Amino acid sequence: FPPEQTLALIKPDTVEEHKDEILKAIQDAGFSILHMMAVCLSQADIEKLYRKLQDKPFFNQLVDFMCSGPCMALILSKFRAVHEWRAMMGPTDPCQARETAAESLRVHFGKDILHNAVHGSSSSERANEEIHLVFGDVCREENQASLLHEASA
Ligand code: YYY
Ligand code: MG
Repeated sequence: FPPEQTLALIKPDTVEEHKDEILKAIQDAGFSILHMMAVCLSQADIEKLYRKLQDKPFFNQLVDFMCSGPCMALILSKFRAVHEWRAMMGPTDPCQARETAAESLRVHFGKDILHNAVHGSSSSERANEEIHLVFGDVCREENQASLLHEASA
């Protein structure tokens, strides 16, 4: 089965306290972490990440929150990674989700619908776009480094 990639973000208010627990859960669930970095996303990047929501009343709050400090960004790889990571995150609203029995990262670590601990891409196409948005420069630098390495070998 070919692995798929998805973008995961641990949101700014959750990184400091719960990063290690969430990373352990990701590894225990059988994801490979291809890349991981702490990153302060720019307002422009956040607006692109959530461009479909730009007309929503909570959009400005969402952008401010996501820019309020560094996120931990990860490229996860697994068979059906997009679906598997969304299943692990749980529903968007942790408060509503707490009324059902299902355990999830958002139920466990989320505070409310805005401060819901983690992000995951919604489709494989979006995953590729979001990975490029967040890791584009890093991956370009890596490709350059490997080209330089090949050239000098
Ligand atoms: O993909 P997911 O994060 O589960 O939900 P989206 O509908 O894409 O919304 C993105 C983001 O926006 C959500 O994680 C929190 C915030 N949000 C909000 O603050 N209030 C809402 N009613 C809906 C979403
Ligand atoms: Mg979404």
